Amino acid sequence: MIPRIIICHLALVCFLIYCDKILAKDANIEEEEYEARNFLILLNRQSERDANRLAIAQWAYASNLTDENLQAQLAIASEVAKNEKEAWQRVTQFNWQRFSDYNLRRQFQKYSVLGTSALPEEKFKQLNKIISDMETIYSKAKICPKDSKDGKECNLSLEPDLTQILAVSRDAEELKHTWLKWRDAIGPKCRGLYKDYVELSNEAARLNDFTDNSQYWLHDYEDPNFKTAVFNLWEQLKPLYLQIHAYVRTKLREKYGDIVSEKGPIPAHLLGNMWAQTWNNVAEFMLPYPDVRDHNLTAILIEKNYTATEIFKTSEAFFKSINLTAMPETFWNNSILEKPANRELICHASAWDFYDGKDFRIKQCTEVTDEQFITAHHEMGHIEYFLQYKDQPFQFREGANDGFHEAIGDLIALSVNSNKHLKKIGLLPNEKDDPKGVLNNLFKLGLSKITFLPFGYLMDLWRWDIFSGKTTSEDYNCKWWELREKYQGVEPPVDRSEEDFDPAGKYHIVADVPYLRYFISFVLQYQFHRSLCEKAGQYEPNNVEKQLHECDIYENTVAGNLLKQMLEMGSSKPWPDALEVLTGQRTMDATGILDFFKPLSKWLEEENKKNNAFIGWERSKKVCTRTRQELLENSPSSSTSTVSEGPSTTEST
Ligand code: X8Z
Ligand code: ZN
Repeated sequence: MIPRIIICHLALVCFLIYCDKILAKDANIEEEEYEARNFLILLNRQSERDANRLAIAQWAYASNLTDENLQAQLAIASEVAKNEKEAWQRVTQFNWQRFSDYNLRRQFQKYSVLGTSALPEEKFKQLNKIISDMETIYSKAKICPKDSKDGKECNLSLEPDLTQILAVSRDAEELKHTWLKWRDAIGPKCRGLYKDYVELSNEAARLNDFTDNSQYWLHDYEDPNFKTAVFNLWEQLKPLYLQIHAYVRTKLREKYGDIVSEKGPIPAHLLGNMWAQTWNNVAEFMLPYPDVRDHNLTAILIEKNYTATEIFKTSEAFFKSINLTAMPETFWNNSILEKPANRELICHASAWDFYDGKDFRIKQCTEVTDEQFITAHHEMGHIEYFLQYKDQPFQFREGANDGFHEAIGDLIALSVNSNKHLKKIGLLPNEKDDPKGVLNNLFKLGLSKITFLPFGYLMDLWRWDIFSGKTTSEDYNCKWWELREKYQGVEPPVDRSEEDFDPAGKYHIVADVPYLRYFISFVLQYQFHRSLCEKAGQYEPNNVEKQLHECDIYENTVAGNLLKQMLEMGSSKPWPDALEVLTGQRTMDATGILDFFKPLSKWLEEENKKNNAFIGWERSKKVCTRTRQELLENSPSSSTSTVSEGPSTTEST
């Protein structure tokens, strides 16, 4: 038998060895953290320099689409990717998961996901080239006007010509022509490229240990249940969408007759926008109170001789009034605020951070319209975010998530759009508000916000299923129309086939830009607005004098400082922390947008009842087939039958 004293002694020795090991380990990890901090200083410096070089090359190409600029951009992108790969290899050698310093751990965590730079060099180049090629096809596409006889006039581009036709023409044939030719000019050229793009993107995602590229796109939300959360938001918002959809269909039928059916999906070319993503341009002939004088912001801006620069100065004045930062001198010198006449460029509006803390730019082919006035605020919201987080370490110079980034300018535009604000800045005459006019205004805003929701959602539903392999390249186009019908309740003006590739007619699809961010933004911006308006003492749910849609936080520095506090955080903390700073809530909440539109929602429900309008939609009679030949063979019966690949979901309540 071993004496008790020896057992005790042994236990003590073991305990001391154990403690020693722990201490040694901690000493090791402390040393490693020290080393990691020094490594990070150098790495952040290199990342900033590379991000700056890359942004300069990308800007040069995006603002002048020459082959020389493309080659230069591709070369720099490859160099940067090589550096990133080397850095990543070193990052993975650290035990960063065990670091006690949260900030340090979070930066390493971000560096530990390499992205497309994980691809072998040749494949990385190939992927970049494919995306640039698709973007260039999109940006250079031109079509002929409806009745053109010779090819001379065939120089209509998306911005401004086609956007303008879709917005103002009420000639259904002209709209159909424009809608179709735009897609003909891009879709077939991009279809093959897109298939290769999907394969290479998935390969990159798998090299980063994701199952496919959809998982890679979702990882930044840092929530394994994010998809479900988004689905639940959509379910909450759907009833409001169905009401506006039913009302608009009734009005379009009055205007265009039988090409709009009583119970079917709405033809997508009649909604005032190339993608039927916002419907505000058709407001004019369907206002709730048509006899109440309605202001036309586009006409007012033109009458007051607003220029592109003045539009941006107006936007800047708002940000400054709430204690946010003025645009630096370089912004005004380097931005492109109007479409240049002498060269091709990517007109789709964008905001750029050059990662040197000084250079921030917008590129926008600004036209003097109400829509572009709002887009200017949207873009400046991005710049304001860049400015507020510019002193964060490199990896935290992002939005709390990409939906936050998209929401800031729109949040400001919610105030700007109120009658109260437009009067303050002299864009509306200083008359007393007519409640009917206020509802007209809310309806117009609903046509650009509520209508966007299903589009904002389905863009990535379509891509997620492609990346995961659930949708194969044989079904790209028909699946697209299935989702367009299911979620938006719209249909193409003519039958479609797999020889078309309609998704490519939308910028973000060809440019590899995820789209869920906009859906999230359209929920968050109202959540932010509600909180800031409460703080500003301008919103009380049961006070008709203090309704959410009439709130304007202009010059309110209490609201502005709170917003600033959130913006300054960048992505240094998970997004629920940032959301909490501004709203006290840690989850996305659809009641913000529902509260905002409550008066409209009530009006729409009553009006639809009065009109006995059908809520929802029956199946489309348009079909989607494998080939165009099949469409011809089946015609004319093709216009009354559906095929299995075609739109298949009935959405009615
Ligand atoms: O792409 C944009 C911005 C640039 S981030 C102009 N937006 C989406 C779109 O145009 O489709 C803003 C709202 C939706
Ligand atoms: Zn944006």
